[in-house]
Amino acid sequence: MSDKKRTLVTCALPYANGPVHIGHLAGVYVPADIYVRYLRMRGREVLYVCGSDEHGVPITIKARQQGCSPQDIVDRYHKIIKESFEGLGINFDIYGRTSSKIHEKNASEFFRKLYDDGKFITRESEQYYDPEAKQFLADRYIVGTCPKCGNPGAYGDQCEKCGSTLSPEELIDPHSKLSGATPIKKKTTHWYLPLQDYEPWLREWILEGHKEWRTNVYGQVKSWLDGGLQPRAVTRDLDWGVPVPVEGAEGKVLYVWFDAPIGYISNTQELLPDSWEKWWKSPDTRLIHFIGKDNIVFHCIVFPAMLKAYGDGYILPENVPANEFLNLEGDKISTSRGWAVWAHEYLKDFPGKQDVLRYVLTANAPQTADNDFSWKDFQARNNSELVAIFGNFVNRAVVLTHKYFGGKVPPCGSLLDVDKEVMSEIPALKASIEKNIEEFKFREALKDAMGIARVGNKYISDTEPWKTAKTDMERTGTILNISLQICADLAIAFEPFTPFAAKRLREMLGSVLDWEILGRPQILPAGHEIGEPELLFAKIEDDAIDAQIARLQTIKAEIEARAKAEAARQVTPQKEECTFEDFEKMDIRTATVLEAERVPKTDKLLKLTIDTGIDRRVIVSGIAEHYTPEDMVGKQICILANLKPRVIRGIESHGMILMAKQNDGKMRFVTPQEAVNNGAQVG
Ligand code: B3M
Ligand code: ZN
Repeated sequence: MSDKKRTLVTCALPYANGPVHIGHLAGVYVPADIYVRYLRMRGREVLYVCGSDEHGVPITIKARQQGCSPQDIVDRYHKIIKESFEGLGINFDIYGRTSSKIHEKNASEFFRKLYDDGKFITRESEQYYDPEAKQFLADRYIVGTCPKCGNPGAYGDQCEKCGSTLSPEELIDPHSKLSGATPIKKKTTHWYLPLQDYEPWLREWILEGHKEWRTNVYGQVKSWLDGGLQPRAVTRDLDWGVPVPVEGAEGKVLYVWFDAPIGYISNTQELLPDSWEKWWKSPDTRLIHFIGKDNIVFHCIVFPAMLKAYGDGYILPENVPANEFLNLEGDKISTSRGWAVWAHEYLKDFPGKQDVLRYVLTANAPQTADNDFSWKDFQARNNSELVAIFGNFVNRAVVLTHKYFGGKVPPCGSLLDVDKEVMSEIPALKASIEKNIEEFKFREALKDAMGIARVGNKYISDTEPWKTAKTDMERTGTILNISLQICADLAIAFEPFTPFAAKRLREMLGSVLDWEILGRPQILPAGHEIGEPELLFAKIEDDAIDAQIARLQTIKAEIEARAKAEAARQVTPQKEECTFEDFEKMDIRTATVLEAERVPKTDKLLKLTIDTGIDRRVIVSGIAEHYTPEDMVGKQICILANLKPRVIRGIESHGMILMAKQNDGKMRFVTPQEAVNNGAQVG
């Protein structure tokens, strides 16, 4: 373990635009909590800091959607999020908020110092602007169709359906979320931190100095650095945030990613107004940032560059154990689409089962790659691991001790090989838990802890004290003595992972929480009285799981309905009025494709020979991106038969195929629902 004196653990500040969900928990808060609990058990001085991130565009969007102020939104979600963490046993030393006075002052002063020290540059740029709402538009405020997957509700910065990073330029049919107007570009001036100036220093600090960081983190940093850093805007045209504290910046606020990390410092200050500096400016402090992978660049490049620019002895993170993403039943979790399992709802639906969620999210932690949460897996892990192994073992040991020894720890007699073997396995597992947690490998550490329960469960099954009790009480006592020691080990080893069950187990055994004694012989002395047996974990029945799955199905249906409505909203407006006579002029008929071939040296054109019922003719059609020649042969289609012939690529084309163009740009030919004779007139 590091020999530095103290550890400052920060967790990404969740946006107060929605409740926290299992993706947040698995990626950031559960691993951080394991780490903090572990360090505290090892007697380390730790400060555990988090809070709500209450600025940024998503909050203003939510407020607009709900017809209330951004402050109403953050007040509501700050409370929900704070209570969810408490409910799950994630007890920060402080859970602050970035709308606090102290933070506003801090962030403002931080900016001002960099400004005064000449650390910023200004730049004029063209930004999207809503001419109807008369406002600059953040990328999030621009929606349109995703060019990659056709999702009609993609944002100007990202498509939440396929996960692509986008820019507003790439969207098909972009429109403003505020008014629906098509955005125009308008000039504006902003302050930028010239990140490129910090590149050599960042290379040295991270690429040379922190090769031990997780490969996903190190790799992302490297690719940002190799790609060449650019000046980054630290201000925005927005009316929600910390006002830019310089003249000529009316209507501008600090960019949320400039103020939010300063929030870590503000929250520390709020808790420890007199001694916060030792946590942020002492070389004796190690700083660890727990975050999700989408926050890597901000915590490894932008915030460190800000601190470096500021000077004044701020320390830099010693490690940034960022996780990948957790999916839900195979789909990307999304707050805005509502595809999530929310922490506060979980706590309501599964009272007293905080540990189960903590356990499952750790066992499935998306540490090195994205991972999936499914309700069936949740049930299986509870029933066949927590209940069948951990709970079952403890229950057998405690019940049998009551049955045969009146609830007193029996003395340990002479040891057989099987006893010595099991006793030697625990210290090895303990060492492995330590190593894994210290290397931020929480999933592996949990496996080790569970390994202790497996060892115990197997031991008691193999030695069968209920059988030896018929003939040899001394042997039975030895087996139960050893089993109870393992129970006490579990009550220590599981404290970081399932703190509620670990505490109940300690109360049941009358044992203490002290990491150092884990694995030592006779931590519960003979004659020590234990409490009544109590089930640590209960089976989760199918109906509870089915209810959750049904809830998700409803959400999925709602998401799809919204997508359809959004797609419908985006259909091309109706054309100008035409007369019946205009329509009558068009001779639309059914026809069948007889032959089809690509027009050489073109990507888009097919040459089709068709039977129109009146004749055989050739039509050249621009559908090769949508259909292959094989697709077309034999298909019945509709054509405009009396279109004036045109020569296309040297081929005379006699008519036009009727096609429907979807919102995603895909074309589909129009075909009668049932086969009709060729030449049937459509009208
Ligand atoms: N609120 C982003 C997020 O939840 C952000 C973290 C800020 S940490 C300083 O992804
Ligand atoms: Zn997409």
